[in-house]
Parts: sequence; structure tokens; C-alpha cells
Amino acid sequence: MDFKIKTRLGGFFIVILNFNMVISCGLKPLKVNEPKTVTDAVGIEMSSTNDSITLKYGAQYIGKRQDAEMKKFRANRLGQFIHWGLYSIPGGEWNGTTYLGAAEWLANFAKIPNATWDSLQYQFNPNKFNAVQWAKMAKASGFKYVTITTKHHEGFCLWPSEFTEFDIENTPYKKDLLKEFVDAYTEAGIDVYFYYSILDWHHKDWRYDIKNQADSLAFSKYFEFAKNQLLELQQKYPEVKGFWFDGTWDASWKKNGKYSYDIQKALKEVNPNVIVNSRLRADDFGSRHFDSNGNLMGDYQSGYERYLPAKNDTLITKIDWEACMTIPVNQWGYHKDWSLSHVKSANEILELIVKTVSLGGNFLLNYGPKGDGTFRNEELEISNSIGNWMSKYADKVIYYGDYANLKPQDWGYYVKNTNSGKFYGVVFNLPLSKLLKIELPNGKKLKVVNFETEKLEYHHHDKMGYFISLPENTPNEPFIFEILME
Ligand code: 1KN
Repeated sequence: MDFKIKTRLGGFFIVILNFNMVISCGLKPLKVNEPKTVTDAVGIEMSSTNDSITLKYGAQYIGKRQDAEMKKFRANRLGQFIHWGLYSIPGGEWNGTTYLGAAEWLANFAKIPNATWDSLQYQFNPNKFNAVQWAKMAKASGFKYVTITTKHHEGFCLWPSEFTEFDIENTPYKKDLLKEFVDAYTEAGIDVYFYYSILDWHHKDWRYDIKNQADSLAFSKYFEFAKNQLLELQQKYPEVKGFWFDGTWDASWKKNGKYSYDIQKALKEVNPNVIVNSRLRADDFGSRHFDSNGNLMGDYQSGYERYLPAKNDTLITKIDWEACMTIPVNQWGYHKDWSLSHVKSANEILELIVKTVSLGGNFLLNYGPKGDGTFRNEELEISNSIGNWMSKYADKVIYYGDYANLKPQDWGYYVKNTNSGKFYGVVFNLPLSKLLKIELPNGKKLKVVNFETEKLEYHHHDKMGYFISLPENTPNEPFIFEILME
């Protein structure tokens, strides 16, 4: 994917983003400005003393938000992502052919006419859906928040919307499924976020590009529709903590930075502490996620999709960010056949989660429930394993986990718990030497290393660092140790 060309021109960076067809992967901050004055979270138009380009639709504030809602989002760290829509019915199979691609994109790559696809609406009847059961499973897995697709690219709405007939109300299910969902998760103490696709294959006024007056007029109507729907979601489900936007890579959206700015502004007028991902935004010049001055737009960077920053990426630790991840290689919506690609094990997923937290990020793990409202067994099993691990370790190294600012080592990851102030190592790779190396910054001394089972004095210490003997019996799962320094 060729997505970024950076040239230095007369003192500022011009960024040309070329997303061939799609995707917001691969975005890295051009520069991360150290926090200036963090005014309140919604502060519009902050001082731009360091900014080289004057922008009308650039970043609305600079630095990490420090309000209670954002602190909660950050402390939560682990979220469940749910892709559920009409695509969950065919599950990647159409007319006897199973397609390898992402199941929620089937309509697009199998070139299924809109009228045919849209009629799946009359089959959507998840009569085994039990919101309370879902929330219970999510809680047992250790998820502190959930992000559900209210509308994916296909345009079908999981809530009864005043602004379209293409919604849950006009399915055999009829009931307000989203309300059941929001109520159950909220009751279980899990924060609810809404995924909303700007890209819409169903809406007649959606445009990929704006080439003439007529496109421009149509797209302005689409914008009003999307804005109305979003305000409707906020009004009908006031528990919603934030919005996760997707489908914002097309020229039409990039040419209308004002629209992305206005949507964020409108949502924040209703709830000043609402949390919006960076993917919504484009600035005056079509820069996405980061404006043309390199400042993050939205409340956190949401570009890491199915991959993570490097272990030693210290720039990313300066901003809030969230990665989202599939269990197979690339399936978000329900796909019948997971044998087509590598399916991650619980330990692989745990490593991705811990790595994310060690870099000060959040992690969304995706589930694609079936059309009938049940989860596939693989997802239930993963949930079970992850949940077991989380119940032992998450309070120490996941929730409130953050970047520890210690030199990365090959055995695993460091996490600092911002609630307790404690430092931890999480071991994923057991060295054959049975020695764990720890290097501390100048002036710091290692006092003790606390495994769950034993306290260990360090084995050897010289200017290369500390070498810690592993306990006799190392657990048969990723394990943690506490590091006490002085
Ligand atoms: C390669 O292009 C894309 C386009 C859309 C890759 C992924 C996506 C969507 N974003 C994920 C979060 C899913 O919703 C996926 O359909």
C-alpha cells in the first residue's frame, strides 16, 4: 500500500495521502507535539503558536485529554469489537461460492446488486440473540468497553432510525436490538461505543468523489443524513460514550474536511466529553488522522488496524491510541469458514494486548456473531481463555496499564500500572538461559523482583544490566513479575 509521501516545502510538511481504495492503516504521526495547554476537552480553536499552517478544520486541541471520561477510556484498555449486520447471514458464501475476502465486504467483491443484497433485510431475524448473555460473556472475558457496528458500509442500521427504512424495524426481528444491547452492556458495567460507517453503499446520495455540482449537492444531502443519524443515536442512547468512525478514506470525504469537523463539533455540543476516533477527521487539505501540522485530530489515534506499532515506538506513547484486531487474518463480520486463514491462539492475542498496553494504547478484539445472534465456538473458546488470564492478571498489567519507559527486552513487555504506580514485566518468550535481562535507567537500582510465587534476588548485576533467574517452575502461560526499583 503506498500511502504517504512526505516532502519538505518552504518550512512545512506537505503530506500527500494516497489510500489506494481504502484503509487507514499505516498512519504514523509525522510529529507529535508535546502537550501545550490542554484546555477543556472540547476546546475549539486552541492556540496554534507552533503550527506552521493555518487550518480551519485541523486539530481542535493539542495533547492528551485529562477529563474523567477520557481517563476512564484509557484505564479500560481492553474492548470488544462487534461486527454485526446483514453480512452475518451469508457469512462469506454466495450462491454456493465461498469467498476468501472479509465477509462484511462480500456485497462489494462478489458484485451483488444492491436490490439483492438489501433484501437480506427480510431475513434478518436473530431470534437467538440474548443481550444479557452477550454482556455476561464480554464481562467474563475481561472487556471493559464494547464498540458495535450500528451501521457498516452496507448501510443497514441496527437501530430503528427515523431517517431510513433500511433498518432493524423493517426486519422480521422488528424490535430495537441496539437498545437491548446498550441496556445489557451498561447494566454489566461495560462502556458502550458506536461504530458508524461514513461510507454507505445503500444511500443514493453517497459519492466516492465530487466531480460536479450535482455530486456536491447530493453529498451535502448525505452529510445531513449522517449527521441526523448520529445525533439520533446520541439522543436515543444517551449512555453511549463515544463514536468509532470508519469508511472515511474516499476523495469525497477528504475534500470536505468541514463535514468531519462539523460532525465532531455537533456530537460534542450534545456531550462535551464524547470520545471520537481520529478516523473521522480530514482537515482543509484532506490530511486524515493528523492534520497538516502533524497534530492528532479526534480524541485518539485509531489507525492501527490488524497490526501494531513497533515495540520500541516511543512516539506513539505520547498520544492516546487504539488498535483493532481480528482473530483470523482478516474477517470482521461472521465468515462460515475460518479454516481459510490463520486463526490466532489465545496466547497470540494476549501478547498483542499486552504489547499494546505496554505502548500506552487500547485494544479492541473483534467478534463477528452469526445472523441468528449466537457466537461461533472459536470465539467462545478464545473468550474463555482470555477471560481466565485476565481474571488473574488484568488488574495489575492491563487496566490502568501504561508505557513504563524501560528499555525493551526480548522476553516480553514492561507495563506501568498508573493506579498503583507499580512496574511489571510480562513474559511471553522463555529464554533457554533461564535468565531474564533487565536494564534500568542510570541512577535506578533494582531492589527486588517479585514473581507470583517467589521473591527472587537478582542473579548477577553488572553494567550490562540485571540478570534474573527464573523460578524453578515457570507457569504454562504468559506470566508477570513485579519490579521494585530504588
Ligand atoms: C482494505 O480496506 C478496508 C476497508 C474497510 C479494510 C477494512 C475495512 C473495515 N474496517 C474494519 C474495522 C472493518 O469494519 C472493515 O470492514
